[in-house]
Amino acid sequence: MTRLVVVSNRVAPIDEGKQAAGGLAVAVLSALKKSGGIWFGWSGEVVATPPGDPELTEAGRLTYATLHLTRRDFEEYYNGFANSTLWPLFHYRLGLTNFSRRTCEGYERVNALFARKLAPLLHSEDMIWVHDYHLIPMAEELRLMGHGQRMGFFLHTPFPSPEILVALPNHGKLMRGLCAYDVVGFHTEVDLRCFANYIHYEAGGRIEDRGPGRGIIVEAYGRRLLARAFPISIDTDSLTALAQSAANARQTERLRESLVGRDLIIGVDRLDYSKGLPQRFEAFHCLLETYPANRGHVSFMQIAPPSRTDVPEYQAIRKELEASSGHTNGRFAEFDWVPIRYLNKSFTRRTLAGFFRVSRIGLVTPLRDGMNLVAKEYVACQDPEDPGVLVLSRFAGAAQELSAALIVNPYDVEGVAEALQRGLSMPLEERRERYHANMEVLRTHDIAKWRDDFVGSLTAAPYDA
Ligand code: GDG
Repeated sequence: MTRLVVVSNRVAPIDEGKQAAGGLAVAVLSALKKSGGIWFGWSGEVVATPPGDPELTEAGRLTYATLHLTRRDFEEYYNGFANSTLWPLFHYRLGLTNFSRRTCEGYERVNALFARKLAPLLHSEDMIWVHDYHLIPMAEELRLMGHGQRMGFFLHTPFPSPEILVALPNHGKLMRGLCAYDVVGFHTEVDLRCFANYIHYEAGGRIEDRGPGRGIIVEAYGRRLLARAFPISIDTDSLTALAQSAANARQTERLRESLVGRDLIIGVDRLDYSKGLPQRFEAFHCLLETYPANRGHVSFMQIAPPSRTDVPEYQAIRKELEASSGHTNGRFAEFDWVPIRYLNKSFTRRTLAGFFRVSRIGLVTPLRDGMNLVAKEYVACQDPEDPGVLVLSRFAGAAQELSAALIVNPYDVEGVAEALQRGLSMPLEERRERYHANMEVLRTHDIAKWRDDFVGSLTAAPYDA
């Protein structure tokens, strides 16, 4: 049977009981379990000397292969080109995009290193599935070494419009690398269109449309490949069951008691400038300012575990949010009510599921997001009898599927405040209708479908004429 080899910057915790694993980890694990295979990536450790062979850990039919990074590789590849160049650029934040030849070379060096270390583990019949912006050049590196296996790539971030992408000095080389795969997957049709535009207008390639939802065949840089939207999702049924079982868990009860009957608005995001947190805090401030009846009656809880803490832009946003929440709490707090509960830490999935269920509004307002799984998770965790309302940014990939949410423009702070007010006063009947419409999408488009669609498309490769 064909083995699946998954490559991602980080591998998920080997101990499956560790609940921090998000949607990607769940999906990849279930795909790997189905076919058996290898999960290859960075161990998360930074070491002084260049790494030797990958460390192998067997877990049933699955092998984890992990590699340490040197301090220099970590700085140039991870903090540098991946997180200070590609991440902001792919999220349309040219002002935050730093480019240097040094980090770019570091990125290429680590991709070549990953390919060299992975190569001895590969069999000729394997299918290789590479994830995310950190590792775009992997396939090209492997092909240069003579590997002819089927290779697929999935991008977890948005794919920017060509006008943004061409600001990257090495955009041509990067896109040539992307076309070394047999299948390239994006979250949405919008991302796919941006990619197609790049191929057509910048690369001078050819595009063949396969019809609605079936992707396009791309001919560029001397290669032929399938590019398609595969909207990632969640394990809907198991999350719904988890939320049900967490409904009366101790932490959920404690949260409910602390609210003493008040409504809760919840946000859960990695602390990242793409998530629109300053504008979100402002929108909540605006809600209290514009609709004073909410004062003393509604709280906003933002859970934001720190992320990429070595990158200066992430340190800056943390400071900004501390000041902003302090400002709102200083302005409105009463001795028995604090408007914003701002938590810079993470919780278990089960605790989060219980918190989502208790919250009247799920506030998900990224300025750009590939998909945004939190939006889907919030819906799946609701009580069908008394569901909350999802307020969702139009710039999250999820907005293309969850159209029964209250869709907002996060830059329009007053508009978001208005949507919050509408959500808080929405009649039960309407809340149920919207919930059922969104749940229908999540039941038919869950994580298993994402995995099967992608692996199925890769199995059908190559896409020769
Ligand atoms: C990237 C793309 C795309 C968050 N806080 C805690 C916690 N989480 C979990 C959430 C969710 C996951 O982390 C975050 O996923 P998102 O999709 O919301 O956002 P990114 O991390 O930016 O993910 C994104 C995704 O990749 C998948 O392709 O959707 O667009 O940016 O599952 O619940 N989990 C736990 N504790 C926390 O405190 N356990």
